Amino acid sequence: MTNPKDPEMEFTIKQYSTMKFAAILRTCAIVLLLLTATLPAVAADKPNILIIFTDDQGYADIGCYGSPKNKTPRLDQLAMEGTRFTSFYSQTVCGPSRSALLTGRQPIRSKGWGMPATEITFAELIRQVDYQTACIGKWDVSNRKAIIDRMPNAQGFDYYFGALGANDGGRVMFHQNNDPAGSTRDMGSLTKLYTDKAIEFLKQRRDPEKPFVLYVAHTMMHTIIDASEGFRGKSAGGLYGDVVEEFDYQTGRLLDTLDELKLRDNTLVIYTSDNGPWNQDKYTKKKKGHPEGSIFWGDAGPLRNGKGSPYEGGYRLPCIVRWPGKVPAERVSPAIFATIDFMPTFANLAGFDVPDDRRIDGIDQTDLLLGKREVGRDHFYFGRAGVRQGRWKYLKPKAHFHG
Ligand SMILES: [Ca+2]
Repeated sequence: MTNPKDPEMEFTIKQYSTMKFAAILRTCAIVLLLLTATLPAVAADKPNILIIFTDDQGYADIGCYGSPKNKTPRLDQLAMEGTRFTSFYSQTVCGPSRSALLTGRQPIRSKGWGMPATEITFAELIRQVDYQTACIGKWDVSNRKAIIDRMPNAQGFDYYFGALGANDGGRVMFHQNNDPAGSTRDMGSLTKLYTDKAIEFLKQRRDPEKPFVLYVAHTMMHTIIDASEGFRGKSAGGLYGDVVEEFDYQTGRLLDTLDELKLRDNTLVIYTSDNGPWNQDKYTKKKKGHPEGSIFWGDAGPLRNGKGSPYEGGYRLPCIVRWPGKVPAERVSPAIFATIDFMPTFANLAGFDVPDDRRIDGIDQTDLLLGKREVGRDHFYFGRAGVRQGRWKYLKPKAHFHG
């Protein structure tokens, strides 16, 4: 038995208590240290998202998808640094393709050019989890009109610069956010202009404290096409090839800016197109107001038909995804994947919930992107025209323009 009155023993108890208190303090400090070390890591796991979206560009317009003429070293390099999808489906025309991308819903639900204000875009949702959002370029889901509650600012984008409609008449009118911002008839200036605006966003408008979404929707290669002086007449693919090669060059500038700003490793880069090439006589002949010799079209490669058609050439497009260290490099994937899948995939990556008050047609493809599985969609619907499942595709008889 020890005597509690023993001074030596009392000292020992006090010393023991002090030591215990110090140990608890140390443990707390370690836990705090671990927590603070973990927090930025969690935030850093949320990627920035850069979407580069071309217009009317065909499946085989770029080198790594089989173009024999157009030289696209930067996109070919992007494909080597990431995954190149060979069964990626967009939609068959401009507006519907964009409403599908923005909402994760097939255009029969999201309404394409007429996308109502009540549709919920991924930009609206990702902003709620503290992303900064910007859209540069062709909007095309407000009926090509300045209807404020259907324009980018109201549909989730903090910043917008671009043209609300297409360039069929050889002129585009710009908006910056909700305000008119001039116009141009120089179609050859647009690819550089939109790239400059995207770079300006990254360098000057971006909030470094937040992850970002930057959606760059080019007007090219939609007719009336043109390239700038440095590219016109330079490619082996005619004016169309010049436009493709300028797009490749400008995209390279944008990717270099990610490197310069040390954003490369934490940015998910997606390159794709809105619909297939404009290669059908019965469609092009309906077009009015195109100057003689101004109609050019891209290459669907081995795929049948093009823009406006439910055949593969209308819907199936190049898609390259890069996220260094996350999305496998040098991978070519035949998995079925679609623009409608981006919304649920972004939800997983950025940590937001997809709307539960409406039908979302897209599926979460995070595991496919990250190489945790190689299987994509079980099936994909071509509007009301048909469906692909596995290696098979069914189309209704006389399924044609716009599905
Ligand atoms: Ca288009």
